[in-house]
Amino acid sequence: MQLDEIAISRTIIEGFFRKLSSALELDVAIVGGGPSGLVAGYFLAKGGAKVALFERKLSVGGGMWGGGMLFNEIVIQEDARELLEELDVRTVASEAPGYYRADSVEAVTTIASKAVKAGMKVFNGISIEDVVVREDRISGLVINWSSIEMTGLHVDPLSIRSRFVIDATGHDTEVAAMIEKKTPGRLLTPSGHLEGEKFMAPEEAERMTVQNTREAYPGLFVSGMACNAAFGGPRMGPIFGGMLLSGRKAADLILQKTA
Ligand code: 48F
Repeated sequence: MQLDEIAISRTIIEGFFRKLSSALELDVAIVGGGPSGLVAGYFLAKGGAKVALFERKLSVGGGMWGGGMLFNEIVIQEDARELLEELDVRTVASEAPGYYRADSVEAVTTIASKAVKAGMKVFNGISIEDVVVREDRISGLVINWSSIEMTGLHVDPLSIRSRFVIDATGHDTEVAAMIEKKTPGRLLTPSGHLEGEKFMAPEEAERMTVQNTREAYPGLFVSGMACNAAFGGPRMGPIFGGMLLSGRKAADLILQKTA
């Protein structure tokens, strides 16, 4: 068969626009493809929700690829090991009792693959630049190519609608920050504002990440590091159990509401 460049282009365009059109109205839109966003997406898709994840970078995985200081191993504690094994990621017991490690590349690729195969659509290279709010509830996202964002070209975005949104953007808690910027003091945090991330304290941070996984604005849930940035809590460094458990909790909370 003679390969034809136009047939190649047509195949890509048809496939992508079918995928994008199907994501214009969602049950759940996840912003950020780090560990918590990927795990949330897996459990939401498995639970029957129509879910898509938008990631600014070309690759999903966020801060998981680099382990700690680019040593590409992640550490998890006992209560998250079962979850990682359920996701088909192999863990190895450390010499330090109660600590386990996993290869960070295996973790990213396996969790992402499980989520996509469960039905989550991924849009990489797309950034959320704003939110749609109707009657004091988040109802969608304003999206644009990351390359437009990076070049600063003046190009208007497009919008998608979603019943729920997860802010899984990590330390910068970007979605909640967009709401705070336009309507200061309306977040469901103790002060109504972003409480902010505190100094490194792994034990407390891991516990609080899961505890802080909740609705931060009507329709908007936070997961992963964004939880402590929104509700106030320390950072934990390269231990990932809290991220994974937070992703699962965000999915469970939303599935309860959509059931
Ligand atoms: O930071 P990130 O990995 O999020 P996470 O799930 O995990 C945090 C850990 O990696 C680590 C840690 C715990 O051990 O402290 O930092 O909370 O991934 C966040 C992803 O969101 C993307 C960003 O590129 C990254 O891949 N992102 C951030 N803002 C936007 C976005 C945006 N506005 N639009 C699209 N993607």
